[in-house]
Amino acid sequence: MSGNLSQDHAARDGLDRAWQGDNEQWWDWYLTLADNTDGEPAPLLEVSPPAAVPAPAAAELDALLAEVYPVTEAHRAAFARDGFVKLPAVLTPAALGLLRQRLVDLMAAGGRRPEPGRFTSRELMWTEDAGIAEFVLSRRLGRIVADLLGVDDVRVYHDNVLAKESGCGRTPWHFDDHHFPIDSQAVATVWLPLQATPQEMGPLSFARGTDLHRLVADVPFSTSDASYDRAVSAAFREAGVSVEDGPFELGELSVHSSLCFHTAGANRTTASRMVLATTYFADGARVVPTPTLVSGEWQQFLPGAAPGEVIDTPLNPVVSR
Ligand SMILES: O=C(O)CCC(=O)C(=O)O
Repeated sequence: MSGNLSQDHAARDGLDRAWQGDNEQWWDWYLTLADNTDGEPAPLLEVSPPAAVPAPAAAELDALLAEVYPVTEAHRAAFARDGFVKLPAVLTPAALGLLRQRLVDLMAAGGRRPEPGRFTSRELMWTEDAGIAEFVLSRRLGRIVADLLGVDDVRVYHDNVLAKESGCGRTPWHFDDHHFPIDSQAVATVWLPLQATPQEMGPLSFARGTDLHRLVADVPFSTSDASYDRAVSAAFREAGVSVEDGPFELGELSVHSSLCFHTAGANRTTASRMVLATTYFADGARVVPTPTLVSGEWQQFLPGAAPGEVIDTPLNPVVSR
């Protein structure tokens, strides 16, 4: 399958215009589209932030990030069937501790302080911090995605720190094909939690299947309320769609295709849910003819790439070799 499905939806649903704000404002807006009316919120579970661990030696980290993770036939089959897969023990606690600290420092340097109830994010951190670039551009992560997509090579679209602070509500149901201005369905996101993530903290949850967008194709997308999220939830419940919403162990990550419907619960713990989410796409893909409102500040991620062109900018290097 090739192409990007968002174009028809965009014209129909009024998304056919550029996003005017920055990406932080984009997330603030986007989370207002989630339904949080399902009963009284649970009391916050006391969770301590992860304990500091000694940083790995540079040579040890280099070796880990260069080493190919053993993606198996079963992983590939699950990804093709379900649209996502969860992989255990991809990174060590020491490597994750170092990455988390670098992200916290970079966010603080950029003036972003954790505020209870908010969703704090920042992109393109790899361009500012060589230590973060080591992870985002690593063969370990890039090769996992290339092997799951069944392509020779992938390029990076962007990194994203997603800090769902204590008390922040749900992330609405969506699939990313709507979001990325990339004219290909060989696109996937690595969602890498930077702490063990129990269910109460809002781990990413996935609906099994890659064609569920057909089931909800007629649900109108609302840019101003939670009606889309509610209707998708109801449609999945009615159709008996199977949902994976389990916790993540430390070191575990998920990879989801741009066709996979996903959501995340509220963070009902006292700790921040920090994640590095990085999107990769098959080498050779083009920019869609007309990027939309849900693509956010896409020109920042594909600088100088015009609609219809093959993507090959300095911010989109091949990372899988
Ligand atoms: O972390 C979240 O709550 C949402 C992340 C997401 O939708 C994604 O990485 O595609």
